[in-house]
Amino acid sequence: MTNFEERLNVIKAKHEQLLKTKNVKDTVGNGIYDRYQYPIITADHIPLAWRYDFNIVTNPHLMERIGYNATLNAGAIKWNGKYVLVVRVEGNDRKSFFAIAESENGVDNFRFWDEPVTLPETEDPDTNVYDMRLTAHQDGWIYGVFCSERKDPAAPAGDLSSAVAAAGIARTKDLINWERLPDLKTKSQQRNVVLHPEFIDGKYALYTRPQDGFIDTGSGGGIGWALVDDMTNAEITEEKIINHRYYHTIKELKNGEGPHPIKTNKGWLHLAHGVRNCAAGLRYVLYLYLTDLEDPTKLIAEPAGFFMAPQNEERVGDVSNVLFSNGWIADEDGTVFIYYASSDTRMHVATSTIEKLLDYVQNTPADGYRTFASVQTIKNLISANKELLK
Ligand code: M1P
Repeated sequence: MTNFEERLNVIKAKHEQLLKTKNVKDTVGNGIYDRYQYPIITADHIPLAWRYDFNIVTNPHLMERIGYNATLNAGAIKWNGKYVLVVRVEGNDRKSFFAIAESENGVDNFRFWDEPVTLPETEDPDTNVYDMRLTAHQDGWIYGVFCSERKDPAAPAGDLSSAVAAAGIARTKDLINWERLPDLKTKSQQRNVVLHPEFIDGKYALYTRPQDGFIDTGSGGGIGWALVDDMTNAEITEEKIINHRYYHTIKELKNGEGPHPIKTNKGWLHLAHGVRNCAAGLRYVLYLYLTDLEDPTKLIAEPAGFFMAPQNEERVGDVSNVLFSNGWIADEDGTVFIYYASSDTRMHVATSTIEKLLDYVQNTPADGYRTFASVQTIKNLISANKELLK
C-alpha cells in the first residue's frame, strides 16, 4: 500500500468515526435546559470531497486543498422529519457560505448534504453572506434572511476594513433551489433581521436591528419591528423598537433577534443575543423574552440577565466569549432544540421543552436595574424558602 492509500484510509476512518459519535446529555443541568457533551458540527465535519483532491496524480501528498475555519450560526428547520441546519461555513479564505446538514435525532450524527447551497447574487454582489434565519411562512415559502456584507463604498482609500451590512433575502420550496430576492431596503445598516412566520394585518413582519455603523448599533439599536407589503421588494418605511437596551445589563451595547419566535399558548417565545463590553472584549450571551400572541410587539415577560452564556470550552474560539443562536426547532411533543454556536467556531445543541422555557421566562425575576433591587429579589426568595426548608 502506498502512503497515499494509507493516508486516505486513515482520513476516511477518522471522519466517519467523528460523524458517528453519539452525543451525551450533561448529567446535571439547571433544570431549564440540558447541554450536551460534544459540539454537533465542527470544521472537521465538512465532507472530505470539499477538502481534498483525491487524485494521486494531481495531489500525490493527499494534501487538504481547501481549508475550513469554522462552522457556526446555523438557521434551523424540521424538514421531512429530519433536523436540518443551514450552517454558516467559513473557509480559510474568510468567506462564509451556507451548507445544509441534517440529523435524524437533532443532537448527533449531523451530515452535510453533497454540496453547499448555491445562493444567487443580486446585481450588486455580496462579498460575504452569513447567519441565515429560516422561516416557513404562512405564504407557503421558506425564507432565508441573512446578512449580506459589502465593502463600504464611502471608505477612504486605504481603508480595507469598513463594510456595509444589509439584510439579504432568498426563498425556496425545497432547500435546494433558492430564489434570490432584492435586499431589504431600509434607512440604516441591518444585521440580525428575522421574518415573523405569520402575516400581521395582511403584511410581512420583520424583526430588525437598525445600526449606525457596521459594528456599532450606536444611538439606536435594540430589536426593531417593521411591516412590509411584499417580500419580493421589501422596503421598511417605519420601524419601532420592541426590545430595548439598558445600562448595566447583558445587552447594554447591542442585542439582536435569534431565530423567529416560537408560538405558544402564553405568547411568542423569543430567543435573542445580548452584548456587553468588558476588558476581555465583547461578551455575547443568549436571553429569552415573551411577547403577546395578538400583538407580538408587546413585551409580556423578560427574565433578568442571560439564559445561556459561554462555558468551559465554549469560551474559546475564533472570536472568544461568544454564544450566538439563530436556529431552534420546536417539536410537536413540546421538545425544543436550541442550536447555538460558541465563540464563532462550532455548533452545539441544548434541549428543553416549551413548558420549561415558559416557566423560566414567566417566573424568573425581571431585572430591577440596581444592586439594591437584585438583593431584595434574592431576600424575597430566601424568606419564601424559610418555611419550606425547616
Ligand atoms: O462575533 C460575534 C457575532 O458578531 C455579529 O453579531 P452582531 O451583529 O450582533 O454584532 C455577527 O457577525 C455574528 O455573525 C457573530 O457571531
